[in-house]
Amino acid sequence: MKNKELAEIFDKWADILEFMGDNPYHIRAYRNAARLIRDLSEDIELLAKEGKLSQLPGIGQRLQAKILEFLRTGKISEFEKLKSQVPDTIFTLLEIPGIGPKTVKLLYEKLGVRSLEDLKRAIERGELLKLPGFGPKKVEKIKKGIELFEKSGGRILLGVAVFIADRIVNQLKEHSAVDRISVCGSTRRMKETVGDIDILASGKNNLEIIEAFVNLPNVKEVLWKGPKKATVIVEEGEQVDLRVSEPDSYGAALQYFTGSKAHNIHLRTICLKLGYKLNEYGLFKGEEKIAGRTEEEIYSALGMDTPPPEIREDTGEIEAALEHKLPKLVGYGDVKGDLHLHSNWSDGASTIEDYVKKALEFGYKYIAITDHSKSLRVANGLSEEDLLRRNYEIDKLNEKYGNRIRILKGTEVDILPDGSLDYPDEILSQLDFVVASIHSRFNQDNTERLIKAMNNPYVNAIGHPTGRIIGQREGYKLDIEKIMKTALETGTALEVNSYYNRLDLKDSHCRIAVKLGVKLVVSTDSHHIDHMWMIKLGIGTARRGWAEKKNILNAYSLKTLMKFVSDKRKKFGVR
Ligand code: DGT
Ligand code: CA
Ligand code: CA
Ligand code: ZN
Repeated sequence: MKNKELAEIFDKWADILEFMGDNPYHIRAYRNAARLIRDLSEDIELLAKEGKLSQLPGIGQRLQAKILEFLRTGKISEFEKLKSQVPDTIFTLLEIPGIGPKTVKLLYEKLGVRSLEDLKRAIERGELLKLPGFGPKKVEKIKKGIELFEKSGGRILLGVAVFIADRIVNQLKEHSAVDRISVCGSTRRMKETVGDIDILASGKNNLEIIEAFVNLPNVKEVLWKGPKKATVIVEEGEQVDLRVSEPDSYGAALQYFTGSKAHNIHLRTICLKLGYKLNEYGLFKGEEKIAGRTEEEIYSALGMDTPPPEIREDTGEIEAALEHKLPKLVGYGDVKGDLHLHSNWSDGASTIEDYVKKALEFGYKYIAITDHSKSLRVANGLSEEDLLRRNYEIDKLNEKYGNRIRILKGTEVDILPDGSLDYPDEILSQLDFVVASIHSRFNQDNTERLIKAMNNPYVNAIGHPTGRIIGQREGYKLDIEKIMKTALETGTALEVNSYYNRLDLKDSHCRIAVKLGVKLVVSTDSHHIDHMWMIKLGIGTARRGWAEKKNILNAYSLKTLMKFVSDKRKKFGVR
């Protein structure tokens, strides 16, 4: 699909126009087009072939012509011309969190800043403070942004890695030369960011497998091609390594290349104690190979159970595996419903019924529609009146779908600066499931604010509890232990927001929650049905936190979920 590439062009287009100071309507047209195309579930090329481009909202004739030109030639000449008029380093500057096109323009015109290095120098010399509208606070924010940008060091978000890796695995699985194929490395471990994507395959003909890989449609560049390994850059710009192994050492290779490095190093000391040698070809006793075909065979030969990849970080899993006390992690199919979805009643792009249909495909038993509350105007938050009208639509849909699925009336109610909520209790009490979240004042300690929200009898979960955006914004200050304790006492669940740039709570927080017995709720925060697949990112994160099925609120039946809600109300003496 060319959707993503095209969306990126339109986004860049908007950036350049903003940089050049074009009019806001013009800029918004490109931004909207980018967003629309990115969220589209259909292949844009297919839509074009069927002559359906004109049906896309906001895509006028001129944009249509540009899309067609791109599909025909891979380029848009007007864009190429425009791009050549601006220094291309501005795109790097734009990747720095907290820096938008307007700032870049100012930096460029007033200070001649063209690159990250220029910018750092200008900060050191105190030149930024001379710019209109720049105070110490703003400069501090930019410095923080640079720090975050450099810290991410080109690592990619797990969601992007999983998306690319799954696509490659699915394509190669179909190939006749491939018998076994698996993602490995940090992607298989579901780490929140990934350096490079690692894939392992085996089959009858190694050369054929390598050829199939480097010739995949989404491969942009082949960096290296050998008899057993190839490295490519895919169209998203990310690096993917493929290794092929002999079938009888596939398990050993899978174990080795899954890592983590720390897990493997610890495992090797256990091998040494037993007088064995372990490498990517197998487990050896002297010259004799005693295991290698599967991972289980290897771990079992070492007297261990097989730790799930997500917890192979040498943080106790090896000891637990030796004592046969590994946790039985929540499975990727265990979640029974998504409890954080935004419909087109607020700022979502899908209708409630779209969500219902998709949820049925996922095999869900329930979902909660959690539109934003009234104060969140940027997200088209619902007035109380609209919320009740939306609830009426949910009633109708529940009638229509009967016992196939239950649609819960929810909200993502804004937690106001003083910790009170954006709807009165009288409104909240008419809902089935309430998520409460912070969307403002990220620079302060928000512990008390969250605690106050959790003490509202109608709040069932705290959404994206720490507020971090991976690589862009660190979470606000929180006393996480205190938050967990309050969650436990009040009967409030903490969300594992699965949206690919959040993963909030993160893995280490999940582990604390699991230890304390705090319930987690794994939800996607989808704004379109095409975001719902991300649930697996949240489940992976919970698994990295050693979560079992019993720790996950939305792995329970609807009845138990509703009991969780009513128990809290009872505890607080309300209905
Ligand atoms: P990444 O790509 O930085 O997110 O992290 P990984 O874990 O995917 O690491 P990568 O791609 O460098 O290597 C893949 C796996 O190969 C790694 O998880 C474990 C294994 N590995 C790499 N280097 C070593 C090493 O020096 N010793 C051992 N025992 N294993 C290694
Ligand atoms: Ca890797
Ligand atoms: Ca690698
Ligand atoms: Zn949300």
